[in-house]
Amino acid sequence: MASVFEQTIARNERIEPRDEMPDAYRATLVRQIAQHAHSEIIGMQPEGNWISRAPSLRRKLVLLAKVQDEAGHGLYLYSAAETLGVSRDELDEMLRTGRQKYSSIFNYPTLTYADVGTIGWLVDGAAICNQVPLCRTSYGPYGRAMIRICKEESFHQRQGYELLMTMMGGTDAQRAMVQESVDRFWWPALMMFGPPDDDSPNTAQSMAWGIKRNTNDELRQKFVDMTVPQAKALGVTLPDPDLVWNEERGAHDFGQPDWEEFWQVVKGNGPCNAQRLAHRRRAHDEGAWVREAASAYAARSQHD
Ligand code: FAQ
Repeated sequence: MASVFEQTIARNERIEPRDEMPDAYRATLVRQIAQHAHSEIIGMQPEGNWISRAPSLRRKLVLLAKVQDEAGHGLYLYSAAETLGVSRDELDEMLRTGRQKYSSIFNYPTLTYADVGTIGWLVDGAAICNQVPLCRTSYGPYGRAMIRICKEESFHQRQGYELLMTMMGGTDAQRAMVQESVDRFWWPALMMFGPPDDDSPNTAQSMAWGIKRNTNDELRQKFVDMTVPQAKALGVTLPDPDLVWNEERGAHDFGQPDWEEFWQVVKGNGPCNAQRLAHRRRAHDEGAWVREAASAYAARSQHD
């Protein structure tokens, strides 16, 4: 007879923290939610690089608000993971020691200010594509966290697009800066969806459990189809000679990212992996006094 867990999944209902669940379901969720949370935390670094150099007060305020949202997303996600029985300290340590991953995309540098716009447009665009279906994931706390995160991500995507639109209406040098940035970020953005389905060890089981609602390739396709008309409206070229509308499929055909590069970045050998982790560890060490003060305050408040 099917277990209560299996029946709940079959009815497409939610699993909640106190429900019985297979160990492997719990472990998969901890892995995915933690990786997602770490991505938000490390994801603050590439854009944070431009806060002090934003070209106007308005751009600085918008960028500050976006980066703060990312910290908030990390915290909602750590809270969702904690409902599965891991502590925030354990998760944070796994990030700092490299035992848990974060998204490959944040291991690429932000070389020009246009990268702030491109990250909003392409990276947040890819994040939305991947995360909207996760609002319907089978684990309750994760799905509920995703609803708020997706709302904020859509603001992030629009601020990036608006920034690029403004630059495209500027000088030739600004337009060239946007194109160069899109050329660098296009393929890494496609890699965010994970390896092709045939090389994705987790997809089949995660789909069967309703953790993932679409495969990596399905979402990558959706992202390409969504982005092509936006690129046209913006006036930039996507750097893929194989990108063409396929009438029969009702979708775009497109080239493959360099999957060897993807695995190298995932293994820790990308352009900025060492720098990102070193920065995170330094921030952790320098924040020790804040954690100590907060703990001392909490302990004292309990006695009062
Ligand atoms: N980077 O079997 P699959 C954001 C790993 S948030 C690094 O296909 P799965 C917001 C994977 O973990 C971006 N590693 O795995 C923002 C697995 O590792 P294992 C983060 C990757 O889990 C915007 C192995 O490869 N979003 O951007 C990547 O079924 C702007 C095999 O892969 C999420 O985390 C990768 N790209 O599918 C912030 C969304 N892809 O088993 C700041 C939630 C795969 O060795 C600025 N996560 N791997 O431990 C997911 O939807 C899934 O976990 C996937 C991967 C689709 C990422």
